[in-house]
Amino acid sequence: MEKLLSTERFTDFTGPNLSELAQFGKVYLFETVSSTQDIAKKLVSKQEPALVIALNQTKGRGRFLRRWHSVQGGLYFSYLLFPDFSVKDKTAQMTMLISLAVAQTLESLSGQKIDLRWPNDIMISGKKLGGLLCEARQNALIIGVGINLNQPFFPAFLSDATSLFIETNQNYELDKVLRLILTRCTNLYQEFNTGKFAQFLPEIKSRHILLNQRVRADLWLRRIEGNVLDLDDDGRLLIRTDSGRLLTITAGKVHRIKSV
Ligand code: BT5
Repeated sequence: MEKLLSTERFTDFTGPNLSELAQFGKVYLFETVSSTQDIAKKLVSKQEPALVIALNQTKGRGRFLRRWHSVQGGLYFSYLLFPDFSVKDKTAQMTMLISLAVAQTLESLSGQKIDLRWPNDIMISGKKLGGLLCEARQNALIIGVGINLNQPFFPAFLSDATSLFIETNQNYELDKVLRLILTRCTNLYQEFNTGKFAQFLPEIKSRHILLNQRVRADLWLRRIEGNVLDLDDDGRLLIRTDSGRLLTITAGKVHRIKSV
């Protein structure tokens, strides 16, 4: 049963940071939910910005219905927004914009370089620190973010995962990190609304670990191998395949592979 927590019981989200979160939307705090993303989806009909946060998720999910391991210590939230633009057209760009905001925030908090891996991974030292899942529903954008902050270890099947605690030997306050991320998201989002996505590309590219790398991409019904040439102005990945074709990829699973 999903239980909405009172702020007194929600020890990781108290005091000034919590009240400041209210500026971003109506706040829903849970100890354990199936998925913050699914709760946020149910709130679309209310047509008001909302922030759904949980300490644990039993069915946290990533893209292609993959699971997101969501034990206590991580930050899990879904931000429900109602942008003026057509949400379906800009979901990919918003994913990158929010990834950039997360990377900038975690970098200034930890002092460690934070990278991005197309299209939705937050990386540190070659390992996965977090992931984003942006979904469009009617006129709403549901931005799901999972960040490994204080977990001391991960199960063996997640050999690619790490947390900020593992990397820096420090603990992080979930509510403070969330407030800082949302403040930065709001700033970038305002710039995005008044400008062009391309203005963010130089910084996004500078953090991108797939650029100029050899990759294998699992696309709809086929697999290709090739070299990543660039990100285009809409944030799509340009790959020169081994057969010499130039492909523009909007979605898919892309892995770096070693050159032969
Ligand atoms: C993602 O998917 O990386 C997006 C994850 C989004 C999670 C947030 S949490 C709040 C909101 N509510 C939800 O239910 N979801 C969002 P994808 O690119 O498909 O990556 C999934 C893969 O990452 C899995 O198949 C695992 O290999 C790996 N993985 C799972 N849990 C992980 C973790 N905690 N840390 C690092 N890697 C993980």
